[in-house]
Amino acid sequence: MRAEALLLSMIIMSALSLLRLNGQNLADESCTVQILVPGLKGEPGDKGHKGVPGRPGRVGPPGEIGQTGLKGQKGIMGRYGKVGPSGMKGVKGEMGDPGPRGPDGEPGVPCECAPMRKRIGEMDILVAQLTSELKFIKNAVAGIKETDSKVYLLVKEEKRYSDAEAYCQTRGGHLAMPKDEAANAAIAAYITDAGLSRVYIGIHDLDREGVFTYVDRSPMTTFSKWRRGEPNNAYDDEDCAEMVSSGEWTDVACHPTMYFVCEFDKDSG
Ligand SMILES: [Ca+2]
Ligand SMILES: [Ca+2]
Repeated sequence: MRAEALLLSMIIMSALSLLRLNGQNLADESCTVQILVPGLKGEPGDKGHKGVPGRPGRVGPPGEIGQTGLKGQKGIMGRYGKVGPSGMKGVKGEMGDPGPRGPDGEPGVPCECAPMRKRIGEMDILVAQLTSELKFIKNAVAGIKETDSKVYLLVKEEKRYSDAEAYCQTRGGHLAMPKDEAANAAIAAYITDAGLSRVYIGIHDLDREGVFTYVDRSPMTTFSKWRRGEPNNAYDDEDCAEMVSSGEWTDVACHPTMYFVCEFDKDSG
């Protein structure tokens, strides 16, 4: 309070000095001094209006866990799940009983297979012929012997005399019919070169015992090459002839199978 009173007196002193310097405003200056002094305490004012709502308070601490509730009702069925992986194959069951006979079928169309079967049969024959021809050619390329007028072919297939002749005829020839020394030598060389000991040639006495002719029935006239003591018709069963590697002839039975030599005329094509 002393400091305030001192301050207040200093303010008054300053104001008085200002009044002395400016005496013309003396009356107004008196009112100014009165205002600066505190007045009496006034009457209490009227009650104010209700204030605006305050801001929300802070969040409180968590409450305690409540009691367990009652069990709810059963829910509806869920959706189907995904399809699972395939299982392993089971063991094969036993065969069932035969079923009842079915109804008769529609009448079939007339079979046209017969011509086809015939054609297939013909083709089978053709294949057999071609196979035989191929064998013949294989023999031919292995080497043939020839003279001025004949071609000789050694066939390395064991056949009876009659079958051998048929084989040669099928190809346009006969079993070899040596009618001179040159032809006989050519055939003999063939046998030797092949490492064989004997082959059928086209000589026989099938038509008349003891009278040998060539297989084409041509007579044996100026040339023959019988081995000493042959033909002897041994066992009364030797009506055909073979040539041995020396070129000599022997009468032999007709039914044994052996290799043979065919001859073909050069000018026959
Ligand atoms: Ca005989
Ligand atoms: Ca004999």
